[in-house]
Amino acid sequence: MPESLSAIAQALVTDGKGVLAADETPGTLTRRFEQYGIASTPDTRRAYREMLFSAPGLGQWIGGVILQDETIRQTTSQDIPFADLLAERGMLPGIKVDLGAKPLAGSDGETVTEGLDGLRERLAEYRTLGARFTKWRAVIRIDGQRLPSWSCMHANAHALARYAALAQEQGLAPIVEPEVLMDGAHSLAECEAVTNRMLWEVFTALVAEHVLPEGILLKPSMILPGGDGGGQASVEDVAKATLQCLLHNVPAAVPGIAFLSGGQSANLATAHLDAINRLPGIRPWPISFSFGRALQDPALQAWAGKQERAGDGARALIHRARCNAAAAIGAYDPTMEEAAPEPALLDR
Ligand code: 5MM
Repeated sequence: MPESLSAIAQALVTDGKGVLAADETPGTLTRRFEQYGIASTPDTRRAYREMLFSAPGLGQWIGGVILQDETIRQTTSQDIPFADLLAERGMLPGIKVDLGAKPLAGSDGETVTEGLDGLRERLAEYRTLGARFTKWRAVIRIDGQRLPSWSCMHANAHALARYAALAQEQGLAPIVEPEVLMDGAHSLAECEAVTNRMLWEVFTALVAEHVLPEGILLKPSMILPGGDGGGQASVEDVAKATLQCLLHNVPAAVPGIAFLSGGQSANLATAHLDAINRLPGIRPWPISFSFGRALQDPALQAWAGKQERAGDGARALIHRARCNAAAAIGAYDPTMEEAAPEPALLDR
């Protein structure tokens, strides 16, 4: 394996740094914009990403940013390609390369993530556009004893491994993202059981496809009760179940783990990450974040599509990046939230 793959993966998560997932497809970002009455056009999406990526000092807490196809081809208002802007600001540009979760034939409403056809050529092009790492997300849904099916987990794990092998072949470090959805009425224990099975499938497939564990990052979901009546779990219970599941399944050779936030509130995702990192005992990898909504939602709300509020949005993003970077080393203090300035007081 070229040395650079593990160096790239390490750079994303060392010293408390994490990843900003800004790889929403235009359809997803349009839905997020609609919550605040923001029109979604290529230009407003560009302006939003420029506000995020230009936030002063962001590279102190963010090691890399996941882009998607539209954004990696766009430039800032000063005509700088976004990948170059990130690199200049000390953050590695990454790219989502899956083509989305599509209905899995023969299943009961489950999905399999597609995008393997032509992937080698797309990866080569993204590399010329400046990408250094990649991401592929598989989606697993729990529904009582019915779902997930073995075929859904197996098909998604196989696709994740085929993707990771191709990314490594092209010199791009793959982020492997098997998301077990929070949607549903499952308990914490049921989520842990399903995540155990899925991670076992994923690492079995990675070995079968000759993926080198030193050159990937794992982006898992935390172990949480379902959001539709799955009951309550304390921050400490979530932390213990999540760390145990990772210790049981993730090889020590993997350079890092970076959680998705999965629809948790921004503050709760940070509290969970911090609690995981405060648990006693040895763990072989840094445990950090690759949040989308839990980093961006406060920034999107503060920005609200208005150029004159770009400073508010940037400050809100920096605040969450700082809190999560502290949580990634078990040093988050909830009073950091009280210190957050009101939007009206922010630099413009
Ligand atoms: C699970 O979603 C990923 C992490 O985001 P959260 O922390 O908000 O859960 C995220 O990277 C996701 O893959 C992108 O937003 C792309 O989503 P779409 O639906 O546009 O492919």
